[in-house]
Amino acid sequence: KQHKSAILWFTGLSGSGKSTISTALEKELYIQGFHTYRLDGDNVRHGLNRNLGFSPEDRTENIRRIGEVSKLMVDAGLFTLTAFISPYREDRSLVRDLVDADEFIEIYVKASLETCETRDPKGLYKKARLGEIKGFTGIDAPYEEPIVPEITLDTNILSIDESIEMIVEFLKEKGYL
Ligand code: GGZ
Repeated sequence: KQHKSAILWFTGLSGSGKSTISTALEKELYIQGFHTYRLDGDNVRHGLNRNLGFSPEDRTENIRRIGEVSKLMVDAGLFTLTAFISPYREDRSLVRDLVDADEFIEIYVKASLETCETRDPKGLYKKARLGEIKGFTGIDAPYEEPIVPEITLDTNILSIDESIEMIVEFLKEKGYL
């Protein structure tokens, strides 16, 4: 299938739904015949970026490398889905500038800290509150909200299917699909 390629850059707090939504969206795009690749902590932080931690400098380098890899994947014609907190506005902006204007779609997966903390699928917020993890995003490390993301998904309200529907609608409207 002939299609534009682009980076679908998911950003948001831990537990906001980035992985869940990007995984489900990838399935949907695959069914529709598109070529995709998904980058997330599981396949990046354990390999390419295994020498990086969670200091501000390491997060910046994490995002920079992921941006460069995503650019290569877009060159290869793939819809590239990335699911990283990417807490710094400037880091995301640098990735945006690596590709053509229509090749970077920022998707803000927005859930309140309270919601994320209630979900706490890995018990990390609890550990952060107890001081067992230092510099945890949303607790004692910053998250800078996108100012004008292409898409905002309020996962306090939207179901996974509704979120996917919103992204697919955007992609159709803008002529990607
Ligand atoms: C935030 C952390 C931290 C700290 C470990 N702060 O819920 P998770 O587990 O699966 O998602 C989080 C993931 C964040 O990695 P990213 O590469 O997305 O972060 S960034 O974009 O900021 O570079 C969480 C886990 O790693 N984790 N320590 N201190 N999240």
